[in-house]
Amino acid sequence: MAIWLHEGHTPGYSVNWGVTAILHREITPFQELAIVETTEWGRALVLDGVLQTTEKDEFIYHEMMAHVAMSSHPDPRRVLIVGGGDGGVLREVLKHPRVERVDLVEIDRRVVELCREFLPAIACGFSDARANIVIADGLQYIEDCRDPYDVLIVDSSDPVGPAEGLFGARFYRQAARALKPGGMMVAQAESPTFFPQDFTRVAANMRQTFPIARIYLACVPTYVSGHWAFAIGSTVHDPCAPAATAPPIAGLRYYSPEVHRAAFVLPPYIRALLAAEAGECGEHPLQDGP
Ligand code: AG3
Repeated sequence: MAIWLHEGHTPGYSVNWGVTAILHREITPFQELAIVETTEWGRALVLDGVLQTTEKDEFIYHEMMAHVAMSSHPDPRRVLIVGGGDGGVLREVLKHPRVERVDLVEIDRRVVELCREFLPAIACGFSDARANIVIADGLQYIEDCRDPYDVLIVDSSDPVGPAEGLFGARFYRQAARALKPGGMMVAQAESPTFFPQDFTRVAANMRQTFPIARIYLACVPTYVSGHWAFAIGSTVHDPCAPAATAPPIAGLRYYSPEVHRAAFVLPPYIRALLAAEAGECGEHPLQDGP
């Protein structure tokens, strides 16, 4: 024991993770990448000093990124994941029996290669015949996209560094074009308590892009504040409950149809954040509640 990984979040708040071994560390063309063995959370992927996923609680984030949209879309066959180079969202999406093809677009080849090597339980979906991995910039990929998708999932890091473009209005305009009629898009929307501006920015992008836009929440213990938001936009189907056609998925540990519905119930302070942001734009806030 005795190495401490210092994760700074705001000028007045940081988290220290006990680390027993640094399994790999390098500077890629895009970011500093480390894979560490933590004392309590299993192995973890760390990008630019921010913990992205741990073996112990990754299921929460990955199940909630994948199954809310996959279960509320009535017939999800073609799926695009932007980011998500650790493979966790991919693994979950592939559990849906209707899925025919998943394109995963990751900007940093080394994230995929090293997660396959050091985090095989998370990265197992990469060897599935339905998975197609593209190493490219997500923004460019989506601008060039000519073959639209049923579901688009944006599993990005924070809006500094390589993921910055994925938080911009331009990306959202292109994303809407890359969806089939009936399509849905979900994006991780940061911590409403620690990063309210990033959170409301994602919410605003979703609201300004889709006729139906909602926020849902999950408890991700290893992300700052533990209180994590997701934004979902939909062209036709309301994502606040599973579709009647949603197949039961065995073996999930956080997502369930009940959790799906409950995740859309927002505490008043989050509704107030959303209402204030929409009011500044002279618009109605997102739909809330189930
Ligand atoms: N994607 C979201 C990580 C955000 C963490 N941010 C933070 N703790 N400030 C992670 C990728 C997992 N597949």
